[in-house]
Amino acid sequence: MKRVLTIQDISCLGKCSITIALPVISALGSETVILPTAVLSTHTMFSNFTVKDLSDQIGPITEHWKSEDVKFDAIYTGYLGTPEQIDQMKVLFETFGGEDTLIFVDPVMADNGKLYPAFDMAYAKKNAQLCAAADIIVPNITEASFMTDMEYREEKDHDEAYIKEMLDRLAQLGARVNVLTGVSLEPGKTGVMGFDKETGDYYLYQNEKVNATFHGTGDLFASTCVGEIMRGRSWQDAMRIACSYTARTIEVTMQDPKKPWYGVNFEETLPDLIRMR
Ligand code: PXL
Repeated sequence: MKRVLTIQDISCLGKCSITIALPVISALGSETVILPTAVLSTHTMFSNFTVKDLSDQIGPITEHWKSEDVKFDAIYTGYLGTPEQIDQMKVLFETFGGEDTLIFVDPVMADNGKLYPAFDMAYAKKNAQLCAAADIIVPNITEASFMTDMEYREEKDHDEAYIKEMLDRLAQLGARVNVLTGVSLEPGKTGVMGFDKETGDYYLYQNEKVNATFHGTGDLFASTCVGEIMRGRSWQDAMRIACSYTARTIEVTMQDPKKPWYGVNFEETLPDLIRMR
């Protein structure tokens, strides 16, 4: 069985980060090891959330793993709290990375043209350094615009030249496979475009746009990609499945009159994911 380490916060209530990664990657058949970077009462879209930073636990936890000679098939980072934690991740990649370990970075920090409340431009630049140490990165257009110094454009203003230039600049950061999420190259459609800088291949996948946005969908997409790659799929197939699974989950969530405002009903669609081809 593959073993995946995921490093992100625990938002106790909110359906994001670890509370999505753990069930999704486990359901896709990999052992999922967690390293929580902080504990929050909720995600940061709620008011008055509490936060306990866990940076001081990263050293002792990883030291213990080293002494147990633990190896990972993939290391997947999501929402991290501080620039110092990004430095800690770079060390962790050196310690546990290697030929047989996929480093998958989702540089979670922004959406819809804006940084999340906890972050600033210095953090964005640090995230660009983390992306440099990865094999695969999956920023959204907002995150990529901050890391590449390109203007942010809304979906209606995307065109192929804009997306390809952004992918090219991301590739210059250093990762082999660069995937942009929230790409719209046709009206009424949304999806992803990826670029493998070793082969020079681009991959575009678009599905019908569901007119709603929910928190946690980026984490659902990224966790699905990691789980699918661990199941032996190519990065292109993993992106396609993750995109259509995320869209399907948004659709199902919209049909629930009692849906929570803060996240999607991925629990309802997990059985479908396991069977997706
Ligand atoms: O879904 C990304 C995410 C993860 N963790 C925390 C967040 C967010 C997005 O807002 O606030 C704490």
